Amino acid sequence: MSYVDEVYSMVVEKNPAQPEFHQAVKEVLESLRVVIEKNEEAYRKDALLERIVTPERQLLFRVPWVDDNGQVHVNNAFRVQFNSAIGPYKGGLRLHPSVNLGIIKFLGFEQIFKNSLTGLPIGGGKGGSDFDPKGKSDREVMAFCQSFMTELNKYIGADTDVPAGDIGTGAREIGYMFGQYKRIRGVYEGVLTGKGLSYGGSLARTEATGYGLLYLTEEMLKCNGKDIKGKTVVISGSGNVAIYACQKAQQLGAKVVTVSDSTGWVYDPEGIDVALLKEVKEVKRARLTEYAAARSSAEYHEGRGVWTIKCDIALPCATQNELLLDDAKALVANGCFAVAEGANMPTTMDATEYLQQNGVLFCPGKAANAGGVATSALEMSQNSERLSWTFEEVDSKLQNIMVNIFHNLDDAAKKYGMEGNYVAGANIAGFLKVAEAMTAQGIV
Ligand code: NDP
Ligand code: 2IT
Repeated sequence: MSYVDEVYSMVVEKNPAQPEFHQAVKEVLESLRVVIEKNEEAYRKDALLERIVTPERQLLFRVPWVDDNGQVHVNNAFRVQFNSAIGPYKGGLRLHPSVNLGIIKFLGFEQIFKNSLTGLPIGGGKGGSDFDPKGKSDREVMAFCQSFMTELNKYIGADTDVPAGDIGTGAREIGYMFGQYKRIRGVYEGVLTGKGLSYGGSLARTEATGYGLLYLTEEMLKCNGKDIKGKTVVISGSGNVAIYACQKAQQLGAKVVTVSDSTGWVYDPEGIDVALLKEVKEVKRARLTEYAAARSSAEYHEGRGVWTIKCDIALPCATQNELLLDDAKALVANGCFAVAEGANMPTTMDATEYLQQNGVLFCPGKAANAGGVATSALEMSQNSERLSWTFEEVDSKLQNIMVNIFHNLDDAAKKYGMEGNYVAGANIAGFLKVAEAMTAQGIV
């Protein structure tokens, strides 16, 4: 059996009931086959792949908290410190009822390669809890966040592990967590990113993932003789990534006609009204039914369906495995020519292959959504030098980073004989830097 196949079998055997983790590992290892096979004995002797698929440390803990009626609840919480070869562990905290160890491991594994692609000194990690902030009062969310940080603070720090936001974790949650960290540890440091602007946050971090997605998409189109201006875009999700992807797409002259949430979706042929979307989702924390109710051009549909709408470009920005084979078929049949992932692993492997085989330009999340974590790293730099940069400075660095990421993965794909396969390019380019650092640092 080849080394790649051996390691994949070992991952499945040693990590039962973690299908998302298996999926993420399979996608990366398949891309790396060509690299590993060139140097198989050396990699095997160093157990390089076994080490890269095994987290350096996994923390599992309970989070007890009291609701507004005095009832005690207990949630499961996780922090997976996956790989610190190129920098302190860095990655978000997901708060969603679906969270389990396998999901956090898939996200942490992806983060290793994503963070490497940014070109910045950050290792890979991820965390979260099955706590659901939806429908909770601010006090309940604070009670959870304080209890969560009371345990997590022991394992993180500005030079060791720097968490941030993800699904369900936004500015409010980061604020409560930062306050509790400072209170317990007595240290004012950049231990979290995505902070508010009044206490060490970076301008443009809120916008960064969505904006970065569009900067990369624009470059990918440009390098393939296409232009984003005047194109029709479908977006899934209506959270942090989706909102700012929508805003930047419109600024670049495209028309965004859909958004979705966990219960339904909106088709707005006149183009999504971003100010209204922000009001509904960021201020009221309400459902998309409220968007549709306030806008006569919008249709609301229950369930899922954004991929059935005719478009040129599709940007999945909600969650993992939300774009399936049938969705890919519908997109191709309707003439879609580019897909870039704002979410982490939103496209299943068979859907990805179908899109690639049908000539759709496909950029994977670990490259396309890297603008968020890259700007988090810029926030860490600003915290270290105790200065803050202007919006324009951060935004322009973000643009450069996204353009560089695209060329890095495009070059890697060409070098290994897979021109246009941006999945392979991203995995290979991300891996090579981490592998070199791990090899240089010996068997640790
Ligand atoms: P938010 O919590 O702000 O928004 C998530 C959106 O996706 C919401 O519209 C939510 O619906 C929808 N959603 C979540 N879970 C599901 C589900 N199981 N089924 C259907 N819809 C769902 O999160 P973000 O925008 O921050 O994150 C979106 C994606 O982007 C995630 O994959 C995340 O890992 C990834 N990402 C985020 C980055 C960041 O900086 N925030 C950086 C890089 C990647 P509802 O409103 O009903 O909850
Ligand atoms: O998936 C991701 O890259 C994030 N949720 C952002 C992580 C970060 O540290 O900013």
